[in-house]
Amino acid sequence: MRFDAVTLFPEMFGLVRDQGVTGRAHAQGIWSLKAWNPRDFTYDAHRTVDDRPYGGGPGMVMLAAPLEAAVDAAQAERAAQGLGQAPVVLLAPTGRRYGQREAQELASARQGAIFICGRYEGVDQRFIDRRVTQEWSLGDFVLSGGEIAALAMIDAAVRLLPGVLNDGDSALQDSFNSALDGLLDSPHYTRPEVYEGASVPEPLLSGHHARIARWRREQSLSLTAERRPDLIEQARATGRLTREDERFLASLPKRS
Ligand code: 9WO
Repeated sequence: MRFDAVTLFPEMFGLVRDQGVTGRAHAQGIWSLKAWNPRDFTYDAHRTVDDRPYGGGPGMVMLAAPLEAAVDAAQAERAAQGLGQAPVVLLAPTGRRYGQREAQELASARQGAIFICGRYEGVDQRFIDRRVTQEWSLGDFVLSGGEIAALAMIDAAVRLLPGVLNDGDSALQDSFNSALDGLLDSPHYTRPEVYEGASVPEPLLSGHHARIARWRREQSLSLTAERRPDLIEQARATGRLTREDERFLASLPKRS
């Protein structure tokens, strides 16, 4: 899987490329990332990448030409490696909401993606019209640049690639993944058995697989009912709650 990022801050991508499980997978060649600096595609003495907005107003706007040249260089390198053209993704609050489903789609997209990380007040619309094929958002907030959004999206996708998580099937057990039927994950405990007077819940110490599984399921159900009742509705509507689940949910105190 290959990703490209067009960014004025290429060093930021070391965070996901070099650290943790995503870093290990990168070192193993499971995925790659190349950052392209639009400043390297400028041809004036000051290597200008931005200018003042037409119509006035605060801040600066990223020039179309260096962004377009960087995207074209990334696509050309892909073509030279026998890869097809990749989707060109702009990170912006106006985009389609990126969630676990989109992370899975990205992880199984054969061509990976080219992420456009804007800075300043935004990027010239003509670049978006000419090159961007998708806009994605992480939520309703404004960042100082698209990089951190791209890093989050890449991290969420890379950990789903085959061979990245080699500890059995922990991606399958995440909140939002299918083994939990779209419910939130249950709490986790490790040693010591008593920490500052607080014990590990007894079922986890029982050694009874079925009791442990039932306790975890009930924790998932009550946590999800409290924090994300919408996910309970979704699980119910898609037939992922058993009669035992429904009996447990009915036994919970009414929400305040
Ligand atoms: C921002 C914007 C806001 C309204 C309408 C169009 C827009 N385009 C952009 C844009 O391209 N912004 C660039 C990236 C430059 C300014 C900082 N940027 C940014 C991306 N801020 N916040 C995000 C972002 C990305 C994904 N999820 C949440 C926020």
